[in-house]
Amino acid sequence: MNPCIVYLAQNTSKDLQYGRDSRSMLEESLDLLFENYNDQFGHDVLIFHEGDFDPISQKEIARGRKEIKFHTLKFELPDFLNPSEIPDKWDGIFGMGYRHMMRFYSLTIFDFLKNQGYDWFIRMDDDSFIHSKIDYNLFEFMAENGFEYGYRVITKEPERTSHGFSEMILAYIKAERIKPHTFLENFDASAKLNNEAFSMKGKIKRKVLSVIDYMATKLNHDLNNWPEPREWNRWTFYTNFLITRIDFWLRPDVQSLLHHFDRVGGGYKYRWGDHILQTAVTQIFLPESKVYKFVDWTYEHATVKNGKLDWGGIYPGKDDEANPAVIDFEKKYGIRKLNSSF
Ligand SMILES: Nc1nc2c(ncn2[C@@H]2O[C@H](COP(=O)(O)OP(=O)(O)OP(=O)(O)O)[C@@H](O)[C@H]2O)c(=O)[nH]1
Ligand SMILES: [Mg+2]
Repeated sequence: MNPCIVYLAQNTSKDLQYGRDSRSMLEESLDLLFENYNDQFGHDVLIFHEGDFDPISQKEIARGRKEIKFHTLKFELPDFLNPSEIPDKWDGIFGMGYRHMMRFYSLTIFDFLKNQGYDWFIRMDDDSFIHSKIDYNLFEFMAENGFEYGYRVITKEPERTSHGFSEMILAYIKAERIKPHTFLENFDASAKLNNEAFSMKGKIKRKVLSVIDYMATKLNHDLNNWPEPREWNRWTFYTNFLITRIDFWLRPDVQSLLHHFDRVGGGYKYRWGDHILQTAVTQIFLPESKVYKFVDWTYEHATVKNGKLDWGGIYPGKDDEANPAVIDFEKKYGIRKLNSSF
């Protein structure tokens, strides 16, 4: 195996998007990563950046940890998109850099890492923090169990930043005659009926629910009985931590969908994120048995606005509720998590 851990980073104490101290967060994230995991396993840690880490900063960040390697990237709008259709800031908030970041994790990263000779990777962000000791090799664990994609947390994506996405994916898999593994189970085709059934009582209720379940399963898996496109539940992998096998993403059928998504330009035009894409792709092309949810270590990824938790949070590992990071976080924000689950 030749795995690596990747970051995309910014050498600034006030990033353009959120005004956060990205540089300090990166240093803290790396310290926790090495202390709790990488001191033991010594995987390469690749830090991608846009040229803003000069040799001195690189040395300061690496602090002698020879696994840390910097790579410069040049972000550009792809040629096939018409720049006049792309807002400088989506919704007045999400700048070009942020949307280049989403494209990087939706498409470009897989070829890049493959060409560098890597076969697996973990993604970390500068605001991703591993708070408990992980004493087994995460990559070997994945490979030995036949998993291809792993995550720690799921988040409920707002409608506004996924508007039209599920319909686009449905149109694509329908036209391509792809039979998805579990993606369609995330549509509430029977939500209305379910609601009605829940107001019923006892035996009748159970009977109606079981018929609905049976019908939903049958419809969702029969290409000749395509379900009515209803509401997507928008539960998605929170991709600020992920672990995956690179060759999965290079499969021809997966690449076709990644490139289709890229050509639509939804990242730049509609702020469709890499996480909604990665969720759909894994649920279409991988059986559930190849997707793994980690629950055994404490993880933090929180978006804080004006001192208040706005998104994400801290996710205690099983049996790690007393982790000081969890207690501190709760003290600080009065809550552990928002719009997400583990
Ligand atoms: N080089 C570079 N890196 C970026 C840019 N925008 C974001 N990143 C990095 O990409 C990673 C993800 O960005 P975040 O701002 O954390 O994105 P996010 O997780 O969707 O947003 P939050 O949920 O609010 O944290 C972080 O490590 C950022 O530093 C950019 O314009 N340039
Ligand atoms: Mg983040």
